Amino acid sequence: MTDTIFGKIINGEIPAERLYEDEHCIAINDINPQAPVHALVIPKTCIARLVDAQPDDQALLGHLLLAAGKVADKLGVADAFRLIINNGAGAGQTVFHLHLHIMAGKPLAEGDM
Ligand code: IU
Repeated sequence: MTDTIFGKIINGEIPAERLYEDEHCIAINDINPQAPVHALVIPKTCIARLVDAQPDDQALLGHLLLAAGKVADKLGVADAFRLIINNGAGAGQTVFHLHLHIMAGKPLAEGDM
């Protein structure tokens, strides 16, 4: 685990409602939603940025996509949602523990969000 805010949420040091949890990841609502539905899928293992993922992380990365689909379904947005990964500060990454943003609940056009 790491000392990012997400590491603290995963280890229970900081409370957060878990929308979903399995052996490898959790999902929580984003504290500062940018869309009516804005959840985060966070692996329990810390990879700082997507580009820091290694070949050994391949199964985990696939697992996160499958989990995101399950979370979207659970949130009732399986027919229209967007996944975003911000990689690096220049792309807006602020928490250096890989996470997928699930965004939905308003019409999504290319270039939105
Ligand atoms: P980013 O891709 O690193 O920019 O996303 C980090 C997200 O984590 C961002 O949308 C924040 O609103 C969100 N977040 C959160 O949900 N809870 C927190 O305690 C903190 C950030 I700090």
